[in-house]
Amino acid sequence: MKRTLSLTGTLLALTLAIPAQAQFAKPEDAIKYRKASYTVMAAHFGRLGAMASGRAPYDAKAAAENAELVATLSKLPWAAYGEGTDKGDTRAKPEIWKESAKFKEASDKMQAEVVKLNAAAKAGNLDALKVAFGPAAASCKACHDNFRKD
Ligand code: ASC
Repeated sequence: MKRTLSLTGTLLALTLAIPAQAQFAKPEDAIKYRKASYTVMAAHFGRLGAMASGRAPYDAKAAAENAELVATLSKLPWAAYGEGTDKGDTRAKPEIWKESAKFKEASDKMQAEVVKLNAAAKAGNLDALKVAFGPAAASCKACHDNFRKD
């Protein structure tokens, strides 16, 4: 029993130590994963946008929940841009790999804006949400403009 537990622990430690890229069996799995993460993120970001723009009634609890999800989801896509994921069913531009420092900067910026958006949503007032939503949306758009094919 003890031995089994320690083996499980060792395997878990090994799994966590493997580079994120190696967690995808095939490049197309990574492409699917990152697209799925953007899709789910967009759904929750969109609900915040609806409230920020007045298209949906403001609901502080829903805003906090959606912003928390966006903040968590914003961490996911980046590990899925590994080798071989530049080709296939993707609109990712070659610049992602050719100008990787710039892409990293843009992805860091988006994550930072989303952290601020989450804090604003947790503050529980619509004005704070409105203030933080614009820069967060702009950070999404900046990446689309530079790194995504139309
Ligand atoms: C959204 C969404 C995006 C961003 C972007 C902002 O709601 O799905 O990708 O906002 O369009 O310009």
